Amino acid sequence: MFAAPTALSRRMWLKGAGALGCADLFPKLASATETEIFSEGLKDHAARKGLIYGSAVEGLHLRTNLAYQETVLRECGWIVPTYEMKWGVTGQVRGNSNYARPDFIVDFALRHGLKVRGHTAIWYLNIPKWLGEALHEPEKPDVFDTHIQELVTHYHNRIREWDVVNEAIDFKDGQPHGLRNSIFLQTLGPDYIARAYRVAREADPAAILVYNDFGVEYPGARQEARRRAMLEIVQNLRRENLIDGVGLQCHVNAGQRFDAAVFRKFLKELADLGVSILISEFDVNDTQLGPDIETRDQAVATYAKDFLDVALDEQAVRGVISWGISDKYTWLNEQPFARKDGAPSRALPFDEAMRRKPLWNALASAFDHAPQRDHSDPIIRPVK
Ligand code: 9MR
Repeated sequence: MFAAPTALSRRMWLKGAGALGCADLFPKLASATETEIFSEGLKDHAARKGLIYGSAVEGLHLRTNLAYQETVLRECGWIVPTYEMKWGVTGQVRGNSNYARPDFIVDFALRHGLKVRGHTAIWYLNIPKWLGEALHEPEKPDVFDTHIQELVTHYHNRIREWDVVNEAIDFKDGQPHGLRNSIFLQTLGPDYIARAYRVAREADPAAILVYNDFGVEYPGARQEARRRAMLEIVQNLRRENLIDGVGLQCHVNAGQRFDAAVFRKFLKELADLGVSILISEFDVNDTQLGPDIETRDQAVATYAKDFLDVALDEQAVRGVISWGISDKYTWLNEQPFARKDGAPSRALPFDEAMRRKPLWNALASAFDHAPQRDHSDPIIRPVK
């Protein structure tokens, strides 16, 4: 394994390797073209407009796949641990949290001048085995508060922004306000949401606190109900000054009808509540498209461009984080989400060999055509 090169030495190192004709020393780079290696990344296209671009990453791939690492460093201003920071990973042993895995990603980011989103303190999935029982214990141990307090404090001065609660809405569960019947709702009641933000706020008053959820981009009654539920959550948190931003995951589907007017209206409603908005887990599901790769890539790109043009048109939108950067590593190849024909998903801006795809162009072009932001810090919007 090569040591991770610094930003400056990386260029010289790559150049030197090519000049010496020893490309086979770096087999994983052989697929990327010179243009890809030396031209601007998506983060640069975004930054010109005061926007951000980044990706979810996995520590294992950063450690073992140099081409992946290079792509992340060239393209991303921000990274997000895909799963390493979740409670189920850090909290396997009760009372003895282990941050080694997320620390690796955070250290990597800071060494290379990238920013990190904290994802996520409270989610109904990927939780420790002992948690269900613990939350039901009669003496009501404060495992919930302690977890958030400890996590946010551990990353104090290193992580400026947190998805405090993730995916609290699910109308299927039949609970008031469309809340998901998670272990947290069952044991702590609906106030668990505000409680989580109170603890996070106290742990790091300077941190940007975000509510993150999916399924709010499309027309129709189901998503409309989710939009209302999300606005209610944000509004309640806003009243206590506990929230600064929302993350709209935007796992969009190229087979689904997008209604720009509906999405625009929702973005405006969120913006009017005074929160910033991030497209926080962008990818394009291609399961409903035919197998031909060229046609599929083009359709994915066109769909993404139409969607992102609308999203970035709203001033409150700070930018885009994609849920992965290369088709080599995407949750959309996991069951039951994968294509029925068994062909790998092509949901992300780089292919399996880390070559740019038409989706990369769509993202670059959406950034290029986005209106300039009127605030200098892409994180903080002035509160109305
Ligand atoms: O993509 C992530 C997958 O690799 C993990 O196994 C899973 C459980 O930790 O989480 C996935 O990420 C999810 C994210 O945290 C929240 N929104 C939906 C994402 C895709 O399922």
